[in-house]
Amino acid sequence: MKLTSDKIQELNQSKLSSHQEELNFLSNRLSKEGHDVESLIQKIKDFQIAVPSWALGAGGTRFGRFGIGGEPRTLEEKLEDIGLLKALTQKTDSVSLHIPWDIPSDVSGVKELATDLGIGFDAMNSNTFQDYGQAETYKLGSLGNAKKSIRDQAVAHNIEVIEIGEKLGSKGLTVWLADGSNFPGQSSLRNSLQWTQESLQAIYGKMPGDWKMLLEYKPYEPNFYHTIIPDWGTSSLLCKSVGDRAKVLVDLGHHLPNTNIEQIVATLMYQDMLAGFHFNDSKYGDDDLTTGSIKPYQLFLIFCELVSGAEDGAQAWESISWMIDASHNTKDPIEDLMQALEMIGVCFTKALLVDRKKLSACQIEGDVVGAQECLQAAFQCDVRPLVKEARIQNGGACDPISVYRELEIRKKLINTRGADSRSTGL
Ligand code: PSV
Ligand code: MN
Ligand code: MN
Repeated sequence: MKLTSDKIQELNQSKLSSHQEELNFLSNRLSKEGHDVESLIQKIKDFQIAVPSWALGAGGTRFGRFGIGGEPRTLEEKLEDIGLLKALTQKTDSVSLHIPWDIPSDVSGVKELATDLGIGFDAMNSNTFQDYGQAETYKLGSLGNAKKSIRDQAVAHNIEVIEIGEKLGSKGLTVWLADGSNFPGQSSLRNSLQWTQESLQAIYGKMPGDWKMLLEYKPYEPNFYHTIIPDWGTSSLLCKSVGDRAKVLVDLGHHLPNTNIEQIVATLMYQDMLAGFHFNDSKYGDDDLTTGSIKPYQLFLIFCELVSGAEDGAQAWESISWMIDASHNTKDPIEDLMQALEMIGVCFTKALLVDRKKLSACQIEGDVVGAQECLQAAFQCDVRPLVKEARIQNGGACDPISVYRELEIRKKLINTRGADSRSTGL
């Protein structure tokens, strides 16, 4: 199903006057504080986040999976769902595909549909953590496997993913490796790192000159003794040995509890080594919960580093890729993604409000309380009217979730796709 912009405008009508009141109140306050409200709104409008093709169906845990009904059955239906998200939120304009889950059977048809929906193709994801009929098993690893024939097979798969991405107009390859070991002695810690490096070099050599490689790290799971790329340092080391266009991808869920992720972001930007983000939230590990649902202050602090790193010229904002990487076990994925996109917009906007001059004066003077107050002043400000205004100006809905519910979109998807339709993904 497709949502027309006329329908959205029609549903917005009854909500516009109270929105305008709230916006005026906030804009007056921010203007008095010296902010350029127009330019803030423009920045929010421009900030777009990719959605992964695997986030549109119900995820599961190893204890089970509960379908939500109306899940997209094909790549085309996944694009349609992202089209709905785009129409409602105007906060996403691209999809990140996962091969082999999303091998397009009709490349030009898929491209045409995406163009029609205003959706581009973000980084491509390879998959060497599952077996899907290839000659040799990835049970004991892929790019870092002790067996050369398996490493070669995994390299060839990544090259095939690049080729598919080129046809679609993607400009990046995201590599996440499950490689590691479950027990001491199972694999050579040093050799497996070297093999991984050699495999990545071989893949990088086949990447078009205008592509980037986004290398993800993760401390544990599915391997529980050692993971070959467990942290940002190892990812960065591998990227540097591979080439300039290989950079580190930060997935918020890929850290041990209480890790200072904003510091990792600052360090990576300091070296122009931040490839991008996978947004989600977590209480314990790679929980893949809705972005901003557990630690919104952390998300704000991360955005403070991103905004200041870009403003200070450490790394260009445009060089960073943005994506959601979450899983939905109990919520309707489309509603969950709308909540995530809203929280990302909100925390980004709050970070734009930080009085950075005052903050750095406090830092120089050693005014710890003053510095904290600077951050709190921005974090505590309710910026939702600005985020809403940016969405409305872009043609989106005043309140995306209410429109989604009012139009009974999930019910309609269930009617066309079935109550037990199953989406490919994790
Ligand atoms: C597994 O942890 C993971 O969430 C990685 O973050 C990848 O980006 C994603 O799955 C899909 O491969
Ligand atoms: Mn990820
Ligand atoms: Mn993950």
